[in-house]
Amino acid sequence: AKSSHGPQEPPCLPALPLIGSLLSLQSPCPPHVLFKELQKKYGETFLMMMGSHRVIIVNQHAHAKEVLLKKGKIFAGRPRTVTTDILTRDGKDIAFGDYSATWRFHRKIVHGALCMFGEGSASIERIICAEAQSLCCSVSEAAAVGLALDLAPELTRAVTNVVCSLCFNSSYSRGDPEFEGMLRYSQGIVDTVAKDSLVDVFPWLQVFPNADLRLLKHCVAIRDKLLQKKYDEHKADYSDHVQRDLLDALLRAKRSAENNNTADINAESVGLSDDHLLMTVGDIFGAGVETTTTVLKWAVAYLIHHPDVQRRIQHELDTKIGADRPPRLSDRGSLPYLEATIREVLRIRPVAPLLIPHVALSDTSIGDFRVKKGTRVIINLWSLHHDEKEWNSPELFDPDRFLDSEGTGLTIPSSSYLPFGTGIRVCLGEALAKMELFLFLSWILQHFTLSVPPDHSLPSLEGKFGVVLQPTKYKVKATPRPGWWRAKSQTC
Ligand code: HEM
Ligand code: PLO
Repeated sequence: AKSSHGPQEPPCLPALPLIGSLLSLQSPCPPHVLFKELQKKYGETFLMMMGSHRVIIVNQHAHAKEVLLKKGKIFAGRPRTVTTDILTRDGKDIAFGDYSATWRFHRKIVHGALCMFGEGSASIERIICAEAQSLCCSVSEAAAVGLALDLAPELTRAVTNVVCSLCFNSSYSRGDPEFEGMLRYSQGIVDTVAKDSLVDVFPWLQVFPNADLRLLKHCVAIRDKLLQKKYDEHKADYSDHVQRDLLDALLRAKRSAENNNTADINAESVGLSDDHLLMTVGDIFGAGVETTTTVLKWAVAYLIHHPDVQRRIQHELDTKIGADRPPRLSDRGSLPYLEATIREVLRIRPVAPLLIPHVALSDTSIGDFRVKKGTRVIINLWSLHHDEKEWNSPELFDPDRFLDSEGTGLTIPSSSYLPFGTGIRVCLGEALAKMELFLFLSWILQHFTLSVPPDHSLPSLEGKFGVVLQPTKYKVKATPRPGWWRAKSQTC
């Protein structure tokens, strides 16, 4: 008899006992590219075995939306893995934590705290613009000496300071040793966490010496010390009357749960332990830094490859804003080509090409396929964003695809586009990230033209796969634009 949850499981990659489908996954390509290739042979939605875990790969938008949106609650689980357990003290955070009352509670607190700084109030805009200004000053100093410069450290510092203000009400100046340390440990974590490594297929491999795990543990220890320091400082001068930042919002929730101890809610049982609070800020801080910085690096790399796109954005900036004042958030509506360019960057090089794995919390289905409880589901956003049936020449960088036929209004030409995911696990930082991308890019392009330095080659557009898809290092030449001196005399 046909089961109500679909008659059969999706086509499965060849699987051996113990190792599962590992042999079919040996490839020089990164996983998102390999999974896109494999759909030619197995269909858009297929099953594979990672050791003893069933993993379904989804390469197409209708199935992706069924998982994330229509059945979002059923697929809201997260797998426990060796590396994310090290990073998050066994899933006590939002991004890698399983679906639970604690998870819902923490999402709500963070959401509330981000809204407090939100688009409505002016303060988040002020914070970002102050960082954009300091970024432009640093770049102009380097540009004056005519150096080929690596923009990455300055972009990272600007983005870090925004999220540092939000989380801890603090910021870093150039050359701060704590900031330099943060850069190093964060890269170490990005390089080692959640890259479906062998320890997650064979957890017993942890007992053997493993360079990746050692690096991860070392970096996590440094991160935890930094978080603990911020936490202790906040606890020491916490007041119920002022809420300076996210950490204060979390502490307030903890205090109020502790005062309500008479009811059966207490701080431990709703997940407001010190560990949970630390892991939640750790998530927002980590996500806040690594994602936005990565998109800015991709955007600059593509602008260098496409000087025509850069010129069109600058023309838009010159006609809509001019050189007498810097861009602000309220200009977003009048700069559609810049917005279209940001959308195209997020399409062609998605930050999280496989999102974060989801888990089916009960027996269910995807399309006509049966899905057993506990199955992991990986949404291959790379396939959605490069689907030839949905996008013309998907490998072509073309912001115009996000503009209407008059070239003045924004559109989303295909529903195969989910840079921030969707549904109950949708990115918590989408609004913040979009504000930052708009302001940082508009400030930079108002003041400078970016190009390849003499004797350098164009940036690679290939990308290094990990928990985020990062571009490889490259240098740029930043040429101050005419008229910039007027703004400069007022700012630097
Ligand atoms: C989750 C994209 C910036 C916080 C995610 C997911 C994606 C994503 C694809 C996974 C959704 C899923 O698993 O279904 C992006 C992109 C960003 C960005 C493209 C920048 C352009 C940020 C920022 C923050 C943030 C700035 C913090 C303020 C989070 C958190 C989650 C998440 C906490 C986990 C949500 C959950 O599992 O419930 N993001 N993100 N993200 N993002 Fe972002
Ligand atoms: C980045 C390195 C930090 O040191 C720790 C960290 C915390 C949250 C992670 C983030 C890292 C990478 C990007 C992630 C984010 C949570 C949501 C976000 C995975 C590992 C995305 C894009 O899904």
